[in-house]
Amino acid sequence: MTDFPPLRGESDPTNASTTAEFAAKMQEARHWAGNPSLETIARISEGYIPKSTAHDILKGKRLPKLDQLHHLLVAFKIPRSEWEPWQSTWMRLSTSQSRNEEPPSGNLDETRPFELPPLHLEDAETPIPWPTPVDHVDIHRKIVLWGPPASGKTCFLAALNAAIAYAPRNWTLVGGDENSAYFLDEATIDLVGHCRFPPATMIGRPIRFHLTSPVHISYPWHGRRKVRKIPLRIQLSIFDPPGGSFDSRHSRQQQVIDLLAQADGIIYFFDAVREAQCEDAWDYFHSTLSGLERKIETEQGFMGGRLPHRLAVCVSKADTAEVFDRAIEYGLVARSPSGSSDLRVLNPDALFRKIASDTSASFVDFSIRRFFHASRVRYFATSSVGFPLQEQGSDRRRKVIWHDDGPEIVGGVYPVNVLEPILWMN
Ligand SMILES: Nc1nc2c(ncn2[C@@H]2O[C@H](COP(=O)(O)OP(=O)(O)O)[C@@H](O)[C@H]2O)c(=O)[nH]1
Ligand SMILES: [Mg+2]
Repeated sequence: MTDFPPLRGESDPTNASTTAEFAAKMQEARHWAGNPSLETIARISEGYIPKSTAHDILKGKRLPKLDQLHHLLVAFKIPRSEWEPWQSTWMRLSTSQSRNEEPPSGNLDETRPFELPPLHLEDAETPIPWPTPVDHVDIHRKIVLWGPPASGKTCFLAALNAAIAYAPRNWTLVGGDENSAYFLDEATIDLVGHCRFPPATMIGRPIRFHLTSPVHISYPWHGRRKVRKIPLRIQLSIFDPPGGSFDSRHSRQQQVIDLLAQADGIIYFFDAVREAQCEDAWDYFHSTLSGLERKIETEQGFMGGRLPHRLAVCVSKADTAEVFDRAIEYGLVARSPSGSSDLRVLNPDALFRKIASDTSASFVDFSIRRFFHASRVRYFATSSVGFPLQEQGSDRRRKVIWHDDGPEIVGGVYPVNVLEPILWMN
């Protein structure tokens, strides 16, 4: 005899307008799940919700964090298909709460040292406003690549040299130390020379690059602004940890969290191909994000209620059917204004949201909006190899074709949105 599913009552949280009302809805859900004790909740959540925290949350003294809410929903036997109203209500409550926490001035940049505006590639000639006259600029940036295994992180780095070659601004890229120069040379030979993806390598150390270009700056001078051409050098340390280390079961997760805490910028890789098969983007995101939040909160303090990092969200492998065809389907692909065959994705944040919407990455989307400043997050549709040419016959409309002996990159390597996220970090 099969059991009837438990009655769940009317525990719809949608109308909750305070933390206490939300807690009351959770209590109802708990009731319909057979009233699991605080010990049981702590055990099911694998320590994410200690007894005292569960007590405070269910009494309405505090709002759970997003991952704690998920553990509670599991403890209360609410199927994942019914999580949406809980998450959107949580989102609404937590956003209004953090808004109330923000300092009244609210102006991010006033509280920070002077920052370079993003170095847009397309307006290479526009002078960069600078507070004082200088004869050169040296910037140091630490960037961490974050994404599940095989989401395209290392290929992204391998494509940097090719991306530089097609950039309108005259950049040069050199390795900052012997290992990094070797990586750059080998990866470029593989990708551009042989049209093949570099082998999956474990790179324990950061890759150091120097990106250099002449730029125009404009600075105040006796009541006017003066323009001067100077060399700009961006010294990058880029950490490319193995994807597995973003998972809570990995012994090196704490090291990765420490790296993220020290970073100026994060490039997050959303791999729609993997997500369609494994649905695990959230697994490689949430516990690392919780660890990062804890560390920043206790050691540096949040900035206006959120993390201080710049976050570039790259929808990676944008040339694949899983991304490219969906972008076409949503009307988000256009030719460049020059009328050339160059294609671009018009609205990468909409593309990310649409592809993520019915997968575990929808939680990633929620968390990004909740924990990072909107003005510090930007979305990119990225391909390390470039978009396929639409004119090609249907069987050739793929940029990468898989054979028994591995993938073949068709028609040369023209990376899309590889340099852009890095420059936007500055
Ligand atoms: N079609 C396509 N495949 C890619 C791209 N980047 C990576 N891949 C594939 O994904 C595999 C794993 O990429 P890799 O960069 O090593 O992933 P990582 O583990 O995140 O560093 C590669 O061997 C390629 O087969 C891309 O831009 N387009
Ligand atoms: Mg890798």
